[in-house]
Amino acid sequence: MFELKWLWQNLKGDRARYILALSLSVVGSSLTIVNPYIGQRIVDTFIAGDNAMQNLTDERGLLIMLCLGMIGFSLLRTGLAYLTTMQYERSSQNMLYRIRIYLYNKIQGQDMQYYDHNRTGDLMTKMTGDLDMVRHSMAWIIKMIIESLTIFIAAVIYFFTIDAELTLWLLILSPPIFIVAYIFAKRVRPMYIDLRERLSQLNTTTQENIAGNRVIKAFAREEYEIEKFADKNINYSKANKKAALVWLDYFPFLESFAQGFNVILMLAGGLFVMNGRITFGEYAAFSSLIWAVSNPMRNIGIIINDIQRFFASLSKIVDIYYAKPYIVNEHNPVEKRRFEGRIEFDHVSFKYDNGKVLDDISFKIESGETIAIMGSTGSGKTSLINLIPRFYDVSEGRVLVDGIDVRKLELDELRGNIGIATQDVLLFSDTIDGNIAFGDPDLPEEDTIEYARLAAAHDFIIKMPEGYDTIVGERGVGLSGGQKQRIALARALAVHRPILILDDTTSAVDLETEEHIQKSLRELDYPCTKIIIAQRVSTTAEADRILILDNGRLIEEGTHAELLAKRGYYYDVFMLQNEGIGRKVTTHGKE
Ligand code: TTP
Ligand code: MG
Repeated sequence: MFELKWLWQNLKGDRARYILALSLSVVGSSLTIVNPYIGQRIVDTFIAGDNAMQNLTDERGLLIMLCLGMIGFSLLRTGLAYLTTMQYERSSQNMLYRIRIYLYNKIQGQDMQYYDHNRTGDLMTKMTGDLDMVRHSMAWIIKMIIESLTIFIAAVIYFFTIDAELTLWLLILSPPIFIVAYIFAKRVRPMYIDLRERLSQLNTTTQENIAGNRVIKAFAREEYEIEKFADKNINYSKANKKAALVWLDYFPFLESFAQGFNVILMLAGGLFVMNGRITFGEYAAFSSLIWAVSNPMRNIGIIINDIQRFFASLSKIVDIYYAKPYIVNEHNPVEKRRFEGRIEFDHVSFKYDNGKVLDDISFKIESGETIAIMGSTGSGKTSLINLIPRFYDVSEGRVLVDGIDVRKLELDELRGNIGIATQDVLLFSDTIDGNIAFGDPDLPEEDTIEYARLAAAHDFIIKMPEGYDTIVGERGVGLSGGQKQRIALARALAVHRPILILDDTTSAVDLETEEHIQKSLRELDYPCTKIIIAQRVSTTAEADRILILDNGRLIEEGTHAELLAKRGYYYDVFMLQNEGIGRKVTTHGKE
């Protein structure tokens, strides 16, 4: 019920329209009893009544009126049905539109942790299939329920006015039908929840296969992946069939009960007519409206199925709706300052769900300094820099920027002061120009070119078919790993931020290009604190200071010369890279 309340809230702006649709549904379906009533009048007056022949000649006018009335009401009902459907469609589409925007914003506003825990395929299912199911339910299933119910009630009331006893005889079938329907609903509900889960798995597999297509091809694992997909597909299909077939267990009972209405009507109604308790016309009215009582009973299974699907989807959407990110922008109206770019880690520890990755790390970076971070793979370098823009929050200690705990800063302001080139380079399906200017869409063209030059990307860009207008990413021309890194670097430089973080950004470029990039970084035309994660001594050597991480701990800190003199981890790496003599690098720099 909480979910329905939620839907009601989201109908805001279209509530009046939706209530109008519901009311029109009620009015339109109540009118269903008018024609059988007119039919009853015609039969009793002109066909089967005592003075039928007499009336046929005397009251021709009335007969024509009644016939015209029938036609008129049929047209009216059609017109109403048209209007009703329009109102349902409009209000539910408007609601869907609003919820979609809200959910999209909500997903955008989530922190990294949310994405660690939610599969893309699942989120996509929620944003598409689930939302559509909810809209479909609002427009069609609720309409069907309301209309069936109204027709049922109207018919029963009408029946009562004709003959209460006969009506009660008919209604004797309702309680067993409701009991069967209730048992069915209880049994089928978990099946639809399961079905929904399998659909999400199917979508996740599809999405991963498409995204990871290159890797699959590289390992010639197509067949395995096709099998994996087929597996999920079969699972989903089986669950679908299972849920649909459950209905068949109950169908014979419900159908028999529904047929029972006709039988009772024939037996009891026939007797009543013979006894003169009801007229022929009244019997005809019963007979022409008996479907209004038996059909809802027949459809109860379909309705229950759809309602279960509706709730399974609705609860998934409500999940997104109420998901709260831990790391949020308070949106206090602050004036966006330009930071000096001082950074401090004060006894910082950090853990993901599965264990500690940073342990009691403390260091300070002054404004304008260039710091290199080195360490074996998995030592926590990326995790460490992720704490500065608050992609994650520390578990213990503090990260300070310009002397202020990042948790006390506005996210927009903090991130607006950081230019970052992440380790996994992601370019958008856009032009190269659009990708470089991603952080600043107003970037003049000459600046785009300038930053591409600094990132050693200009030369290869102009050789591309359409230069800066070449589309890259999913649909466009492919780029090499080093080329992507350089565009990502240009993108990070182009935003002019006082803090620049480069996570392994030159790992895939050749030494000559790297040298060019280093020179550019030294000569940047704006003041900037730089944190550069790198594996090559050629990159780290020129930094003001080098931090060495090992297994989440800061084990060495100093200049190139100091660390060489220390003869620890850094010295070993240096020897390995410069002399190639194969000194073994151990975690603590000892052989
Ligand atoms: P990273 O911080 O990613 O290690 P790194 O950047 O030093 O490694 P590389 O040189 O290969 O880029 O990971 C540190 C540990 O944290 C590692 O054991 C994996 C774990 N980890 C998670 O559990 N979840 C995450 O999202 C990330 C990024 C890392
Ligand atoms: Mg990393």
